[in-house]
Amino acid sequence: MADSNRLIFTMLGPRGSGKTSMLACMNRLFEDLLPGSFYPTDRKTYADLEDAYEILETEANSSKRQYNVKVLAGDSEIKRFDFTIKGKKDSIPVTFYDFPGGFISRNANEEDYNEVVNIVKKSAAVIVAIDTPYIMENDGEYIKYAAIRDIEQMLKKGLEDDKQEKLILLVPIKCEKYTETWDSRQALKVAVKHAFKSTLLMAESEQYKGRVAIAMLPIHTIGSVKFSRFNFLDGDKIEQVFMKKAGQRFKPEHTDQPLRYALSFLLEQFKRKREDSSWWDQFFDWLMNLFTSDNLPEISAYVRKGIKTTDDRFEIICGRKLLGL
Ligand SMILES: Nc1nc2c(ncn2[C@@H]2O[C@H](COP(=O)(O)OP(=O)(O)OP(=O)(O)O)[C@@H](O)[C@H]2O)c(=O)[nH]1
Ligand SMILES: [Mg+2]
Repeated sequence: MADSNRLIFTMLGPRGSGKTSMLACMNRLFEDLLPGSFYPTDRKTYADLEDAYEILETEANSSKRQYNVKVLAGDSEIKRFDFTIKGKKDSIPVTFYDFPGGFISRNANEEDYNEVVNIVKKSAAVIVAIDTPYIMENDGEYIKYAAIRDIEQMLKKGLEDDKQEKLILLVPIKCEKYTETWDSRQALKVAVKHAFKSTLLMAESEQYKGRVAIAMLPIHTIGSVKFSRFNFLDGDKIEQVFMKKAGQRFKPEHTDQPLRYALSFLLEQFKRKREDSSWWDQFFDWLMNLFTSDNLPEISAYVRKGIKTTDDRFEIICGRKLLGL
């Protein structure tokens, strides 16, 4: 299969929002979600994500009461994580792109910025890491640090002139404090929808209606910590301080949900094979060959069985049909 038919996913979010951490947690889950079919293409990719996971775990389980939010490995270049999903007859090359958050900012170098635009354009699913404390604390007083306008601008450019279906997953990270009670979970949902109002309006517009699915999936990549306060530094900089929850150890939670939603979306597109001749067409023919009609329902059922749609923290905002749910 030509590399142009590679299945592409993109992590999107500002610096330090938790993209690499989320990917590191998801990396642990591929084997479970695609039993016997998941193969990391290069060991280095796999090892890098394993290292990132171990850093999270070590920091979370250390005896310090305070949890310091540090950017993992100080990412400064676009990274791609390549995997293969092996089926009965053929295999799917899959790539997750992970950007340094600075590449989507207004001050980014033009070349870096345009590269991100192109990758978002060719991605089937965009997984947005939302830096939740900036949206939630002090009624959104610090929301500018969550760089929502930059994310929305990138999503808009990535969807322009594009006929293919797309999945956008809004994933609040560092949200332990805001998912504890039913009330706080509702407040989180309202705040995220308010922050991404333009994107939601765009998805409902004539131009995109029916081909953009958006879901909100708050996840815990650490789980055992809780936002405590901001530290205000020189030059308008700000730092987040988290405290460990007494007696709790590293506990990623719901990190399988973005993956399950993304796979469910792909399987649904496959099932409803579209008329327009986007790259999907070739992809579907090829996927048909990979997952014979015998084992496709089995894979779909497996992926969907674990999807949480009734849990009050998750919400399919639009395009439920595209997800096959
Ligand atoms: N409390 C809490 N902290 C988290 C969570 N996920 C990530 N972090 C912390 O957030 C910091 C930044 O995470 P990264 O994954 O490096 O962020 P990034 O988006 O990849 O950053 P860049 O690569 O610089 O754009 C790390 O210190 C993580 O420990 C979470 O679910 N809860
Ligand atoms: Mg990163």
